[in-house]
Amino acid sequence: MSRRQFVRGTAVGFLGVVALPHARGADPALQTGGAPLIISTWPFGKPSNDEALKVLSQGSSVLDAVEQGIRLAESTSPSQSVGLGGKPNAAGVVQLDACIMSGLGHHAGSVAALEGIRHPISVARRIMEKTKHVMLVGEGARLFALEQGFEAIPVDTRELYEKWQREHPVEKPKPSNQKSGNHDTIALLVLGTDGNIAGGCSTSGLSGKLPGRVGDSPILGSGLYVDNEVGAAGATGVGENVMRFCATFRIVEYMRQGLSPEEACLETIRQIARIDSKRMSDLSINFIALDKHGRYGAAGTDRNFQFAVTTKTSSRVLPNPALGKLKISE
Ligand code: SD4
Repeated sequence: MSRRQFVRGTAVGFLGVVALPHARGADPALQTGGAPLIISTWPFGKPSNDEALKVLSQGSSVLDAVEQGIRLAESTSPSQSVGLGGKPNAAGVVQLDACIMSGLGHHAGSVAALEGIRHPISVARRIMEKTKHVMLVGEGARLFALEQGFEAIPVDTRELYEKWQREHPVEKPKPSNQKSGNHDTIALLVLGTDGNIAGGCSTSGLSGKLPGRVGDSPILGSGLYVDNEVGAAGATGVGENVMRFCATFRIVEYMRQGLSPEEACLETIRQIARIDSKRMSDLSINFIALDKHGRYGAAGTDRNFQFAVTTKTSSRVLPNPALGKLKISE
């Protein structure tokens, strides 16, 4: 058996796939964006995609595009669950999770339960580029960010925090038919014309979470995974139902085996639902993916899940393609 056959066989065995479904019903023409290509979760990802495209068109790297795109969402907190305008935990404190990953060299940085720092995505990048570590959490992450000069607000008094919130009003989210309605995360993936891929993820996590709870978003292979050889995937939804399954790692590995990005997202949802024996609609897991060929896709169990796709020539919000392809009940 050649090394290639062995590696392929091992990956298939690990993921428990017997037959590979090939992009059933997907329209490949619709799902090919070429490069540059930027995709992100939810309609509020579109301005971040546009920002990322602007950064790329100025000649900057895919990592710069990811960081700047996500910083926009962190500044404006359009969903009220990204950045300091996000959802507080059960103690009334906003604790932020974020990560960034570069397909080139497989480098990554991550922060979790970070308080009072305006741009967790940039702190994650600084950890990746300036330390020998991948992930910092809680007070250690905050001290690192302060020492590095990142914009911060005091977190020791509620009063000061509320004052900061008054001074940085965020737009109220539009009424949504999302069942739980208490979460939205930005995951943003970029394929550059140089063939490099990068991604990032940023969130305040589930509202009312226990203090110290960390979701999937800063966990590599869960909220985000990037591999230059294959592609990238990002997640939004109930982190506990993503991180128990290393969902974005699964999606990338499915793409490595030949599935289209959309089919890789669908197959991961089917697999999680099977293992967990839950109704699809109870999982609240939503994924986006792109591959190195410039193809993209998404799938989610939330009926109102949408994703934003931006190419050189268009920037659009697309509906959840899973609804007709998975049996999602009310
Ligand atoms: C979390 N996955 O903390 C995040 C929340 C989220 O849409 O994505 N909401 O579990």
